Order: sequence, then structure tokens, then C-alpha cells
Amino acid sequence: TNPLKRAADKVADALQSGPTGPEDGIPGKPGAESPSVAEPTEPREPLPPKPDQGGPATVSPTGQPTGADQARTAQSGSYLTDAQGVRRYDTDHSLKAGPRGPVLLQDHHLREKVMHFDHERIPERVVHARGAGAHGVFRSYGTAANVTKAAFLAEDVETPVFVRFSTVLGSRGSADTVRDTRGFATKFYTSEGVFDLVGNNIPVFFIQDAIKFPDVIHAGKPHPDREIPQAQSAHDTFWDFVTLHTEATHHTLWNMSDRGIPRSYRTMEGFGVHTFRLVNAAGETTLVKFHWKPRLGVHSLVWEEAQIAGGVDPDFHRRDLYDAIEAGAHPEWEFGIQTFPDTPDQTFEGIDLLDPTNIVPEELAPVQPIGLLTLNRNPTNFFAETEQVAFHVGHLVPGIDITDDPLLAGRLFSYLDTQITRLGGPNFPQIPINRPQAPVNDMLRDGFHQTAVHRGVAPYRPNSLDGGCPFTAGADMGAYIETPVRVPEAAKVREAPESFGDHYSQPRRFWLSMSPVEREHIIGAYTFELAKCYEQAIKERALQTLANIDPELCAGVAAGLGLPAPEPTEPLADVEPSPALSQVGRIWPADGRIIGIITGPDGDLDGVRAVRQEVLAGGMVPLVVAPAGGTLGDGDDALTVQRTYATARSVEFDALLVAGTPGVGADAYGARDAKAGRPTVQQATPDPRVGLLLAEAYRHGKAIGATSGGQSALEAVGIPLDAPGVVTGDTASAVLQQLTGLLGGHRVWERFPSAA
Ligand code: HDE
Repeated sequence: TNPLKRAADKVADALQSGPTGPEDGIPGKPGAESPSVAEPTEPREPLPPKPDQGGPATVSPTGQPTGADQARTAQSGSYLTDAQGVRRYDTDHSLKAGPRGPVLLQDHHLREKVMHFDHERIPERVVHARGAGAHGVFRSYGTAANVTKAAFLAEDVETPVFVRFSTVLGSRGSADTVRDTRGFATKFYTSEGVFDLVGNNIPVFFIQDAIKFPDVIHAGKPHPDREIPQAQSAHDTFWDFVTLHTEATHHTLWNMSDRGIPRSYRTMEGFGVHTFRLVNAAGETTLVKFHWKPRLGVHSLVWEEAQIAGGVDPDFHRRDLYDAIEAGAHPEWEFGIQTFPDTPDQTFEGIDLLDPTNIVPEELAPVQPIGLLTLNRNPTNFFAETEQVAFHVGHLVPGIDITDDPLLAGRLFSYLDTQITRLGGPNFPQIPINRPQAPVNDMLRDGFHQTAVHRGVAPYRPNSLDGGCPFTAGADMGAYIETPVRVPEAAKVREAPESFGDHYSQPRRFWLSMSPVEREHIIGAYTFELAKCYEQAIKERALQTLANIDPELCAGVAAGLGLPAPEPTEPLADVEPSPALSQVGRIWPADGRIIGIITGPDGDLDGVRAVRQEVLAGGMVPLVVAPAGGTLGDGDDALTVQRTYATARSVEFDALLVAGTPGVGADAYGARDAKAGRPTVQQATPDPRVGLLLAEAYRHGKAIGATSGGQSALEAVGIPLDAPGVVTGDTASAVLQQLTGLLGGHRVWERFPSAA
């Protein structure tokens, strides 16, 4: 009765019954009157999906999954086996000629185990090696349905996704909080096949043509002789490149801004960077730029925090993403598009849409929300999912097409090519995390790591042996049809268009859009990075590019380097600021923010208990910080200590609340001395580590609160109780209310010198 099953049976019958006549509808086989090269048959029923492409779909006699099912479950059965499923009685001792004798070569288990281990590492990604991923769901609002026929963008469609965030320059084991661009790559498993949006948290790119990508990455990666520095742009070759290729000025400026050191993956914007072309059901096209807008707002670290985190918690962003998802604080981004008419010149308000060093200010083309992304599940296995996921800008679905951006063209080659080395052959789409969730019926066969057991004999078409399938679909059956865009009639050249020559007006707009604090941070970042360069000529050339952006920027950096500020070599561009580019001055939800509650055995434990519940009720995360681990108080009401004075560091918290007089740490300063029989050092109040926690939080513009008992701790480290963003109250709850209000602004910006 099931039409799919009936059709499948017919195909199976046709395959088994051997040569048949034309009455079977398979002309071209023996017996047919006029062999034809046209499509030999018409699908009479909806075509059956090919049998599972993942491997033999069989179940073992014991009912254990094998083949594709086993690939999904990986482990089954209760007993240790080798890779062939043979149970092993011991995996801790090699097979020897007697307990003290030589190890025997015939020990298959030893050799299999060590052989597999020897090959556990695969090459890391040549860029974006360091990353973290998560599963989620994308729900479309349907607001893009007038400009694209993509099925997953129709109203209320839910599509599973996998997202991988990354840094660009560092190795797999490098720190998360380095100054760098972040990758933001999303795999949508749509009903029409996989769509990958392989974007960044910065909307522009260093170069305008993919042919320079190897060069810019060679310049950014560690020096080839000493292999230092790791995951840093603060070195000569990077600055040499970006000052000689001035098209890099805009991206570099974004890197030197707070965007280069995000607070969390959860507080990053994402951008598709290139201009894409959407196609609707009527065949009309619209040019678009894709945006991800984080619900928590765009929020960054301050530089000192980034450096501290690099040491005390190199996994800062990875941990943050994982913990937030585990805690149920599911990060969300709204997906949006800026739309532009698809005119022959492909410019908008004078901005060349094919130049990936350009943005279009949101004030000129507002970002229209088209759906919501929620990350709600952590990977089960980092290697299987986050490491093996393979994105590709060429993974497109009907309704989404490319433009002639020359940077995009090279990427369309690179992402497929790189997987062959990284994932060991052309069959990486069969790895579970990469499998489409739409039926796959390709004619690709064999190759390294082929896990599918393909049936049939004719992986070509047309054919007259495998029931004629696979059939080709037309546009009305959901086929991907390239937009028949006109190709300009022109001579073959290796050249960029003249409009790609403006390298300073967009950086100037970015600079003019920044608040004083953000400008101060940018000047600090350039000064730090250039001061790390050895070559004087590179520093001078960098100052020249800065002079062409803005004299204040150039003078600030020149002063820090102890060099004269040059005059601009081009007239300064007359551009309007784009307020949407600034991170300061808006109010965001406090969800998922982390509140450190500092207390001790003598603290107000009832107050702490109550305030913990209020923090949780407000969608935030409370972390109780006390002198030693374990619990505070007794019985059922005992409070679990989540951070000790030894393990807490300011970077982890968005706000601190001192509830009662902090206690004195038991390990480094007291118990150890006492244990060793040494006289205990006279304790300062508060514990020096609490002092450091408070002083850093204050310096980094974080909200700080204290109950009456805790105020002395603030005063002891010189924090004025009437300073901006410092709040007090009788109870912890009263303090929390004020802290939550302050969190909306992300930081207490007034505390930074430029705001004074
Ligand atoms: Fe990539 N890029 N890229 N890139 N890129 C890779 O693909 C490349 C560019 C981006 O989490 C590689 O599978 C070229 C822009 C992300 O797995 C490689 C050019 C943007 C990721 C590659 C660019 C990106 C990559 C390395 C210049 C933002 C990580 C491993 C034309 C729009 C994806 C891999 C993940 C990864 C090539 C420029 C984003 C080598 C040739 C522009 C987020 O194929």
C-alpha cells in the first residue's frame, strides 16, 4: 500500500529479472526496438529513496546494530571487544613468553590497539583549527519567502543545524581569547539538502581576491624559522602584509577593535561577508548580505581580561558555550538579511557589493530578521562532530546563489579540496555529522573510507540497467538551478576593478562610529601589536595607513610607539558614522550572565541562599565563591561552594556580589603553614585573592555590589563605594536588583579613563 515501497519493489524486481523487453518500460535493454540516449524511462511512482547510503543495514543475530546503525551508536554490547567484535579478556598486558619474557609479535590485540592510537590525530584545519561546536535548531519566520524559494526559509519551518565557532590563526590547542577574527560556520540540514553559511564575526575580509589567501595566512601564522608567535597577529610578518596590501586596513581595524576579543561566542555577531543572490519562486533575484544578531548583544572582553583568561583558562570560550548549553541558557541569534536590488553594476548607494572589504551600513539597509537560531545540545564526541564537520561555501540549496565576488570564487574550490587532506579522501560527506538529512542519490562511488554499500550496476545516466535511475529533477521538482546571470563581455585579465581601490573610506566610517572607550581600546591594541614588531619600517608604514584613516588614531598610536605621526597621503574620506557599529550604549538582557557571590563561613548564608535562587530565576548563573571547597553551613540547607579563592578569577564573572565579610583562604595562606608547623602569617583582610578579584573586576568595568558586611572588603582594596557601577544594600537581594540593572549595559563604561 505504501507507494514508496511499491516503487522500491518494482525496481528490485526489474533488477532481479534480468534482460527484459520494451513492455517493461526499459527501452535500450536487449529486446528494445530503438535504443535511445534520451531518458530511458519516466518515473511512474515517486522514486524510492536508495537503500541507506550509510552502510549495510543489517542487524546481527544477537540484535546488535551493525553497519550504518553501528556507526551512529559506535559502542554496543557490555563486553570489551577488539575492532572485529571479538571479546578480549585483558587489555592491560601484552602477550609475553612468560611474565618476564619478551613480548610476542603475534599479539594482534597489542598491535591493533597501538596501530589505531598511532593514527588518532588527523591534520588540523589549515586555518580555523581551534574551535567549538554545538547542535541546535533554526526556526524560520517566513519573512524572506518573498525573496527566496529556499524551503527552510518558508514560514515556521524548523531545520536542525550544527554550528562551529573558531579562531583563525592558532593551532588546535591554542587559547580561545587571543586577538583574532572568529569563524561562525553554520550547517543547515534542510529538507532540500545541506546549506552551509561559512561566516565570520567580522563582516569584511583582509583581501579582495582568493588568490592572496595563502599569502595573508602565511603572514599571519607563526614565523617559519622559529614557529612563534602562536595564535597572534602581533608580529612582523602579519603587519608587513597588511600594510603592504592596504585593502586589509578595514579588517585589521575591526581586529584591533573590541570585536577581536569577544566575551563569549554567545555575544558575537556573525556575517556571511560576501554578497549572495537570493532567487524566489518567480525567478526574481535579490542581492543580500547575511547577518547573525546575538540575543545577548555584542559584548567583548577588555584586553587585560583576554590575556588573563589565556593563562588561567585557555578554554574560556569553549567552556562558556558548553556550560551555558548544559545550564539550559541556550544561546540564540536572530538571522537577518540586508537586501539590495540586483542591478547590473551590483553596487548600493555607491558601495561595491562585490568587494568583500565593504560593509553596507545598517542605517542605509536595515537588517531584516528572517529566523531564529537556538543552540540547545552539546556534541557527544568532540572529534566525531566538531572536528570532523566539513563546511563548504558551495553547499547551497535552491533559492540561494552566489555572486561574482572573487574572494568567494576561490573559496568555492578551497573548502572541498582541503577536506581531502584533512578527512582523508572524498567520502567525508558520509561522516555522520556531515550527512544530509535529505535523501542522497548521487553517482559518486568508491574512494578512501567508502562506508556505503551501493547497490545497482550503473552509476551513470542515462542508463538502462538500474531502472533508469537516478532521474533528474526540474526546477518544479526542487532542482538547484544556477541563475542565468549575464557574464560581461570582456577581455581575460588579472586585474581588480577600479572601485576595489578605495581602502580608507570604510575604515574611517568604522573609526568615526566608535565611542570614546572603544577608540581608546583600538589605540591600545594597535600600540601593543606594533610595539611587538621589530622592523621600524613596518611600524612607520602602519602609522601611514592609520593617518589615512584618522589623525587622532594615528597620533594616539604614534605616541605609544614613540614615533612621529605622519600626515595623510590621501584626503580623509567624508563619511557618516554608522551608530550600529558601536557596542556601547544599548541595553541587553542579563540572561546567562555569571554572578560571583563571594562569601565565607561567617557570611550571610541565608542571604546567599536566597540570592542564588533569585539569580537563577532571573536566567543568570550564580557561582558561590568561598575560602575553601565543600559546603557552607549544615544539613539540608548547606550551600555548595563552586569556586574557591584559589580557583576563582575575575574573568569568569560578569558581576561580583560580596555577601558578608569574606573569609580567609584555607590553603595557600593558612592551613598549609599550620600543617607544616610554621607560625601562620598574620592575615590581611580581605584575603589577597579576594582583593585581586575585586580590583580586577573594578578595573575591567564590571558591576560590583556589597551587603553592609561586605563593604569593608571593597574599601580595603580602594574601591570607592560611590564609584560608578558600585552598589550597596542591606541584603544580598537588594544588591542583586541593582547589579542586574547594571548588567544590561554589559560594562560600567564610565570607569574607563576616556570616559572620565
Ligand atoms: Fe575560510 N577556509 N577561506 N574564510 N573559513 C577554511 O576550510 C578559505 C574566508 C571560514 O569551522 C578552510 O574546512 C579561502 C572568509 C570559517 O570548519 C579552508 C579563503 C570567511 C572556517 C578555507 C577563505 C571564511 C574556514 C580550512 C579566501 C568568512 C572554519 C578548513 C578566499 C566569510 C570552518 C576548512 C569550520 C575554513 C579557505 C576566506 C570563514 C582552507 C581560500 C572570507 C568560519 O578551506
